[in-house]
Amino acid sequence: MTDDHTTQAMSCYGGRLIQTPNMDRIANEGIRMDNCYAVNALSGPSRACILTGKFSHMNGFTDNASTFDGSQQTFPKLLQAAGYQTSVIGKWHLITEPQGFDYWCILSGQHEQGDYYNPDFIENGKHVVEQGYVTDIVTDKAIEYLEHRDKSKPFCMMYHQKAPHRNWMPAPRHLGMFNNTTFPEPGTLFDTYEGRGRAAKEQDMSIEHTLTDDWDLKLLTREEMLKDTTNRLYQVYKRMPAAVQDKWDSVYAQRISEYRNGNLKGNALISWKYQQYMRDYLATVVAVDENIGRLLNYLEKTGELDNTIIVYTSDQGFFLGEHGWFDKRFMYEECQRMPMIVRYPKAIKAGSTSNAIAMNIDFAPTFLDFAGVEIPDDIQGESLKPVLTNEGNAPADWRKAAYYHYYEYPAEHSVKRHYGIRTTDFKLIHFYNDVDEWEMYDMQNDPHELNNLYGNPEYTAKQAELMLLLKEVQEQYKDNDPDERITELFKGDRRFMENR
Ligand SMILES: [Ca+2]
Repeated sequence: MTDDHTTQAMSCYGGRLIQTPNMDRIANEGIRMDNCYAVNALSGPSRACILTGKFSHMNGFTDNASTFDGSQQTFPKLLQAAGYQTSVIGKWHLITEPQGFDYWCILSGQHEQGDYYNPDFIENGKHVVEQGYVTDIVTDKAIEYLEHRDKSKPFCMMYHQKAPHRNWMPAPRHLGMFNNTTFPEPGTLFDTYEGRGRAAKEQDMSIEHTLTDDWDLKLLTREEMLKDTTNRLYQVYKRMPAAVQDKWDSVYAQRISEYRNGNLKGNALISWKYQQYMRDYLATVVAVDENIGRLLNYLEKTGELDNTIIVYTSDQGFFLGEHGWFDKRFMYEECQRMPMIVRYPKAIKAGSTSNAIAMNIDFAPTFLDFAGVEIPDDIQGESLKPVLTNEGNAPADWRKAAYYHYYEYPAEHSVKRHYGIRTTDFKLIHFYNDVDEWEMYDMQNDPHELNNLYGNPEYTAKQAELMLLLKEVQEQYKDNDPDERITELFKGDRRFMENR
């Protein structure tokens, strides 16, 4: 799993931005799920949903100011009890110590975001600092653990990269690799949010206004950083070895000079910022893909490749300039959709794809099902095994909608609280708390979600059908009184909370 890697940046999902050959290998030799959705598109909450197989309102981790109740049931605990060797390596992000793992080594620092260069880890409770680039180190640790594990037992490893999370710092070998590349712009880069409500208009996650010159765009020279060493960019820059700093300086000098001499304004400035954002974000994805290749090669060399169920996903999707945005949180397609590709040639036909509606709460029961472990009744997700092993075809009585509920507001990025459903053809969203606004989209004819059909007389019957389905789904998943669920977890003003 990665953090904030979206399907638009995967060539196996048809993304036009970069090639991801090792991810594509998993998809081509396995199955690609095209309608897999986060139920709360934010790092910590999504991770808690994956571990427990339950929605945020049931597992208690509703927003990133939550702490995970590690005493609750999780799939690694259930696998461990069934004789699996369990481990988690890399990004954890749930604040409390991991439970249910024979080995854990998680990133610490920056509120568990971890650092791209010379990162700090907590390894089975002990603080360690490693030299190098985080994506490579997490893979080194994964391979080393696999090498020394008890080979008489089956294993479950959660291999969790930090990349491509903000602030998108590439590996030393990839610095500047896209300096002369111009990436295609999304058609909605200059979206004006016409016909949509206040949530889209009042967010604070735009490339134009929210991307910072220093932390995000890296428009500071070494000399400028040294003048104010409290600068946030300097805190991560200073972790690099001198030779890497030198390379960094020469690579970003071109950008800084373009910015200062370019006299860019309006849409030209948005376009320019978008290019810099893509250059950094995508370079961090290149290192992820290379390291997935290393891990696949290791499994192949040791004869375990075809004997291992390999799942690649990210905790949610991400906006790569669509609607003029970066970040996630919204129940709009680019970030609600998660990558999910699975390779297991013993049961999954190579080259399968599926449009069955899947959610991240399905991961836990799916893993338990494949492992032959009984799925507890209180898990809210469904095993995807019948879909994965039947060339992507869902059983006749498969669910009709993915449910979504986002809570973190007021908070950084100012995305209003909302919930809704996503069917194969439509999406219905209710924004609440300081607004009461509905949006409805025809996903087949309006895949970029620009034409809000809520209240449109031509869609009265469809709207009524979706409203009823939403109510049924909320009852099924026990999300009672969703508009009022402002619990003690939501005390205080979080607008100034760290980006976590
Ligand atoms: Ca994330």
